[in-house]
Amino acid sequence: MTEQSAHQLRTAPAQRAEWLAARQAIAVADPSERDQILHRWATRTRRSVVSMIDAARQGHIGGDFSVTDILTTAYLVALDVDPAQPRAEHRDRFILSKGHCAAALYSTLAFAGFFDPGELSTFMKPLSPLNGHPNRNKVPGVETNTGPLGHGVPVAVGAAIGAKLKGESGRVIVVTGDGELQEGSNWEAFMTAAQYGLDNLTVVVDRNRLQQGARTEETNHLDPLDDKFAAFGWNVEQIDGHHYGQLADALTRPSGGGRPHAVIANTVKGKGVSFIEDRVEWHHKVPSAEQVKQALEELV
Ligand SMILES: Cc1ncc(C[n+]2csc(CCOP(=O)(O)OP(=O)(O)O)c2C)c(N)n1
Ligand SMILES: [Mg+2]
Repeated sequence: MTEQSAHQLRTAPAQRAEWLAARQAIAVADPSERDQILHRWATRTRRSVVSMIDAARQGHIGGDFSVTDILTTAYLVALDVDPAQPRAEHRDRFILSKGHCAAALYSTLAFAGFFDPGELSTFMKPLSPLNGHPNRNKVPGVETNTGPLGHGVPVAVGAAIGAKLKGESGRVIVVTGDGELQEGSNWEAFMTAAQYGLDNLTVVVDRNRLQQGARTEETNHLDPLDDKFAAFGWNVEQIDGHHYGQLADALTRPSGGGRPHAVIANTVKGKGVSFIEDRVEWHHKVPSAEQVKQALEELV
């Protein structure tokens, strides 16, 4: 390490304890109590994203908000991971292929105790490990570097094949954007996953129907997306990507019949803040001071 290098992020034990307690509470909660806990954690993540992007004056707020409920449910309900041992054997693996939404991922990881949430204020600052896109060598809990779209699913397919070859029980969950599916590498990976019978793999499509500068369907038709996955040999379901019950069910249920599992999560880009929801310009627009205030008032 030189003076100039980024510092190491380490497990935050108190934060991890809070996360473990929330997981245990959810495990015995009825659906309405579970939803309240998940809403509280998701709201904290969305508020954190606002503050991070406000401080950095850059980021991708719309996609951060559409994926927040997916991330929250994955880490509080579905994934078998331990923030104290981010590289443990037999762990489940989570990949955020839409790496431009790093702020939501970092907040989720920090609130689970993978590192100190105090670090979040350094997002995108010089020498911070919390770069604009996630780096597995800098951030505990990040399984692979993402940012260039179209790479997360192929890497997840490799991880799922690797787990099978080693006889590991761990599952692989990967979240891709919907605009991202225009990258051909995804479709090669979908074919390969079916060929190898990867029933340990779940692909979640964050189906917010917007990409960087336009609606997906105005750019390159994806519908009927469920038929496409089915034709590629996948089990496929459509859910409401902001409904915690549907997310919990889809992310925990094993995929049957020796097939990989596709979850098309219908979401709203910018979910949670009225003036950001479903607006193309909020892909990477940065809120003014007044807009930050209004966003935080709405995120309760
Ligand atoms: C290969 C590649 N091309 C272009 C970009 C620039 N880019 C970043 S995000 C984005 C739009 C992604 O849209 P989508 O996958 O729908 O993400 P979301 O709506 O969830 O933000 C683009 C084009 C990139 N990161 N990688
Ligand atoms: Mg999109």
